Amino acid sequence: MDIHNKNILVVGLAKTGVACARFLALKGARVTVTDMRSETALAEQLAELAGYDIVRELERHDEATFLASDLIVVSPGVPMEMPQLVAAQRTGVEIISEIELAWRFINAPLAAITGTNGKTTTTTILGAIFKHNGYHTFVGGNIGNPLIEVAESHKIVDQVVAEISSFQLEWINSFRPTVAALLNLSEDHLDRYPNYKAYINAKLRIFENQTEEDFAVVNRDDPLVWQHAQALKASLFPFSRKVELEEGIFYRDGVITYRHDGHEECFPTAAIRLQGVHNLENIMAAAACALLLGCRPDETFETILCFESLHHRMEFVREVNGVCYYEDSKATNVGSVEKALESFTNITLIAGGKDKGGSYAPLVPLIKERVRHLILIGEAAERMEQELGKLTDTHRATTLEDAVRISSEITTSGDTVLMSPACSSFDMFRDYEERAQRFITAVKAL
Ligand code: UMA
Ligand code: ADP
Repeated sequence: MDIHNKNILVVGLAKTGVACARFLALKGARVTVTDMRSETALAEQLAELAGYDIVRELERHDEATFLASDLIVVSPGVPMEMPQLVAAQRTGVEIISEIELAWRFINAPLAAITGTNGKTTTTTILGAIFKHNGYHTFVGGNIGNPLIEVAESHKIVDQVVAEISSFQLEWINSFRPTVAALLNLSEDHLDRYPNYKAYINAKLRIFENQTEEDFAVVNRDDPLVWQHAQALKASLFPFSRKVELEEGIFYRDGVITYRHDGHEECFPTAAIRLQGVHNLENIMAAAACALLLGCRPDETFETILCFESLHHRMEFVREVNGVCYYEDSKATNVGSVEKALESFTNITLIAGGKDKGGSYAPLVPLIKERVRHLILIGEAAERMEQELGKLTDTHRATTLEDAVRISSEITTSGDTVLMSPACSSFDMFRDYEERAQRFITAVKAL
């Protein structure tokens, strides 16, 4: 891809924008960055670009700049319907996402992981497997470090593992993973998409440019995933906890079996540290990607055996007066909360935060069956109370600390307090990590 002397506009100046602008400037492009935030708000990002010859258009998006560009690179947080993008697209300006740009400069096999939940866990397991197999491995994408950094680094890379969100897939056109995994589908990000179908369609684009030489690792047990998998061009490689597969990877009676081209590998699961059936799915998906991309079975399974749960995903905090406190701050949608509720009984659930527009109805049976007390916080509290409040003893709390205090007063010894919000954190916290830390601090202070 020739970008020397091209006018390239980078839209959004957070992590992605900074990495793209730097990369493009070093490649000799004439780079402009634009962001709605002010110079003061962007001081940290601008400091990272000090010394680079880059034009800034801050606190505004000038349509003229969009129209005069040879190429526009869009950050994931920027919505597709932005009028300036729509105008540029209409006049034929090429618009791409950062992962599309990165893909054009990646010279190693690419394993890309998407799905509503489990992306970070699966991506991290897969990266660890590759490293244990001796590969120089880059792990990036939605997990936190932009994929373009792999092109920027000039290091030798044998394998690239990318966590991919629906936002990043919106502006791809040739992005083509050697192996792409779709872990599951449930409602999320309906504050960004007009409806659930639009969200699903964005996710499915991960397979769009694959051919039968590539693999699609798909959840055989998720009806929506399996339905959509039938139309894919890539070779299907399903994973299942429920059915035995001739080609694919499946779990039965304490053993994971991998079958590919008449070859079979078996891994007992009893000693695996990562708990929860959903993590069994993540493990199978990661193992499938690894083995399809040439990893050795022994090293693959050794990595899986040692892998511990990531922070803020159903993490045990402390026991106080016979009550166990768990924090699951990364559970930012209903699908992940379902898995958390399935893992415990007699629960005091602390939930709520920034509403993402989806339905809370899938939680109804589990709340009826397992939740003794429901404590609601944040902007979503009102709607959650309307949808779920009549099912169990329900309280409102003004802060997370208040919610922890109430939970300690009403939860009986032997029961579990679980913070699994079903919402994003941005109404009350910087991010899910800050929400987790505040919960941990409040629980430790009890
Ligand atoms: N902006 C404008 N105009 C607009 C909208 C936004 O100028 O109309 C600006 C904002 O002021 C901001 C920038 O554009 O400065 C947007 O940046 P960004 O939100 O894309 O932030 P990055 O730091 O680049 O982070 C992105 C991903 N963010 C989102 O998808 C929202 C990060 O995923 C990802 O880790 C990072 O790229 C590296 O690849 C975060 C995320 O929340 C963790 N992802 C969602 C999720 O996991 O649910 C999808
Ligand atoms: P993501 O990167 O897709 O947000 P994470 O691995 O960070 O996924 O996990 C986010 C939340 O989803 C946590 O609450 C976790 O317990 C839950 N989770 C992890 N894997 C799965 C899965 N396969 N299905 C449903 N929920 C999951």
